[in-house]
Amino acid sequence: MASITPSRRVRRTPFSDGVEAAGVKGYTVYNHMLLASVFRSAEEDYRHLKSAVQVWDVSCERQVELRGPDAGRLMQMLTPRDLRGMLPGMCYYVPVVDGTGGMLNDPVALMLSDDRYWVSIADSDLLLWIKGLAHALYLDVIVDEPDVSPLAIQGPKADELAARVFGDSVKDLRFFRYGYFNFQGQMMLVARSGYSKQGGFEVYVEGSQNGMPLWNALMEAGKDLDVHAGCPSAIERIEGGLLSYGNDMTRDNTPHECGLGKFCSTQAAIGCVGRDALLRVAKEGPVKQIRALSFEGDLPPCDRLWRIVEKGNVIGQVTSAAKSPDFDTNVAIGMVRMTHWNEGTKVQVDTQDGLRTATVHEKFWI
Ligand code: THG
Repeated sequence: MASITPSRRVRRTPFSDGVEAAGVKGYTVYNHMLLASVFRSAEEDYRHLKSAVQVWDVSCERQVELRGPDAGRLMQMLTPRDLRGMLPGMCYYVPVVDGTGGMLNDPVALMLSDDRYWVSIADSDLLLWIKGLAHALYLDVIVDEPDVSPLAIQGPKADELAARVFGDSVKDLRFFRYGYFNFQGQMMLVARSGYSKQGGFEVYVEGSQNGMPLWNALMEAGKDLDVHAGCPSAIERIEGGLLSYGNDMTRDNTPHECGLGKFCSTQAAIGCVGRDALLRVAKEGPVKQIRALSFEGDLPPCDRLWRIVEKGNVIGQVTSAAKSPDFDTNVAIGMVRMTHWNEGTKVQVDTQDGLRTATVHEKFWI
């Protein structure tokens, strides 16, 4: 592919200097911001992620801050997930839907205090939706994008590296919880989370000027752990069934179709946008759903939607695929109609290089 032309619209991050110094070889754009996609090679990056520790510039996971007396009300309006048990120190994976139950985003929400939340968004302009809702509902809340940039520490040696920089107590963090940890005299918000199944942390760096000092400290402290700059691995996230908004799901899908029904409360008490539409799909159940699929042989890049076809009918689609070294097959994510979604079903997939046979699975690999 051709290169990306730099401009102000394609935002740099507080860590871009470090990413470049580490020899980034490819970028994508996410929330109008640079996101590295390859450092050494897709396969080398993947093997290293699964055996060592990586530092990821995931600044593109932009924060939308809700602040004010109505912040809690607005947060619950945004998602069908029941937030009544949410407390400061917690992160929740929350589907966000429109009035018809169509997915608008699948962010991680952090409750900072009773009147302050961060919504750590996937790749859609959710700030505009949230601002519109707050305005239309006359809510007493400020909605904006703070100068906060997540830096992820991912891999089997992430605990060791994080402990060296933030102290041993960071190891006591539970999954999807956060705390504040000292770095060079400043308290930083560190959560046990991240877009891989290898485990690790995300540091929500406040203030762009604080980016490179943390990046450099992690690289220095992790030398003997073979730390390297990395980025979300398409191979690893497909093996783990981590969904990618805009790829595996769009506004055309309900959370239930995405396998996110478990994050939707059926309690009619939850007042949120899309509630009635979702209560209906929860009752009926989806007629198509996210599935893992495997392919033998060589595949072209999955840079477009591949239709799953049978006797001239479209019975699903494949939206992400990658060759998996560890599982010795091509791993993929798709949406498959009920008639074909059971384990072991063979389907025909229409790729740009012609028809390929795939097998449907009810579980992902990791
Ligand atoms: N971290 C943060 N912000 C993000 C992402 C992230 N914003 C964009 C994008 N990723 C949002 N999408 C996801 C998708 C999956 C998960 C998190 C964010 C995830 N899922 C776990 C799983 O499926 O195993 C657990 C979910 C749960 O059980 O609550 O972590 O990565 N800050």
